Amino acid sequence: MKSSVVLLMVFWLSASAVLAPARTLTVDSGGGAEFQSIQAAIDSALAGDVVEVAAGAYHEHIVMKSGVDVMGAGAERTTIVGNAALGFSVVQFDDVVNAKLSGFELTSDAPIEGSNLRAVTFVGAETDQTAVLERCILTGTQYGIFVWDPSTPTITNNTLMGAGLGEQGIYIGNGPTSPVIQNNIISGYALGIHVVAGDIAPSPVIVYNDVWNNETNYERYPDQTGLNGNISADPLFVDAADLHLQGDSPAVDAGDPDSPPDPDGTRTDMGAFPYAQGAGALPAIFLSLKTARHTWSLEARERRSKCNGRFKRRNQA
Ligand SMILES: [Ca+2]
Repeated sequence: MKSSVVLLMVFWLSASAVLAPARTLTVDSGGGAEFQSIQAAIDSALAGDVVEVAAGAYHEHIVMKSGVDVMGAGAERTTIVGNAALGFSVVQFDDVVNAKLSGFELTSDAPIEGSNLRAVTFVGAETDQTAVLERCILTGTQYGIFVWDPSTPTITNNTLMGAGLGEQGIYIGNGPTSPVIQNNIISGYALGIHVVAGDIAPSPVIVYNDVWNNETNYERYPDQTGLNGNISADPLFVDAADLHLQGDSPAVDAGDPDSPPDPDGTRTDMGAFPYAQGAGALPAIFLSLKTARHTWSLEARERRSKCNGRFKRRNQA
């Protein structure tokens, strides 16, 4: 009798291990969640689990795990603040598959120049297109994304802002490296996309990006402007500190038409933040003032329960 009960217990335990449902592990640096650090949640996660990170600043470096998505509350709300003292990359995908990092700002609290710090590194033969970086803002690090031999990740709908201090937006190392680089805005670096053709040339898929205002947009690679949906034009951010798009941005509705549509139902925009169009969405022109030389207009829109606007000046025809 006793042995049959033990046998039943063993069967039940192994069955529940196999059938364990995917969990959502919550992280909040301010407390009130299961974990206070993102890495602690990742370390506890099993394949299929999702780590959900509340708004706030997280001073740590992240090592991703296969099968575990890590979701921020949006790139304007959840920030991972790296520092070269913590290692060479704020986020690392190393032999990682089926894992997505989405909805974060990735930055640093250390001086950019000389830090040698990367925001994201992909490496490892296992790292394929199911290793995904999406809807993130990368700024304040000397290098944006390193794709090392061998790895073939997907980099989609991110905004990389070098702000004139960054060295490289995306570095694609010696092959075999064939990242998919899609729907991103890459601006303000010495080199926008740098492809290093070593003994095995990389074969990146570069489609529907705005690579603009880097000292060199494409280094050691043919200029992709005008090819495969890629453009090179001022994305018209709201301002240097707010990387949302304005309504007349050339990045609006300019992403890959085969990508999932934006929340407003329109074709996907380039960059991390889609611009909301439609009846309920501003901009609305509140004020228009004509002088002898110029027309001034105040355009405003609702965002995060606030109405933000800016003046625009147009020369008289
Ligand atoms: Ca759109």
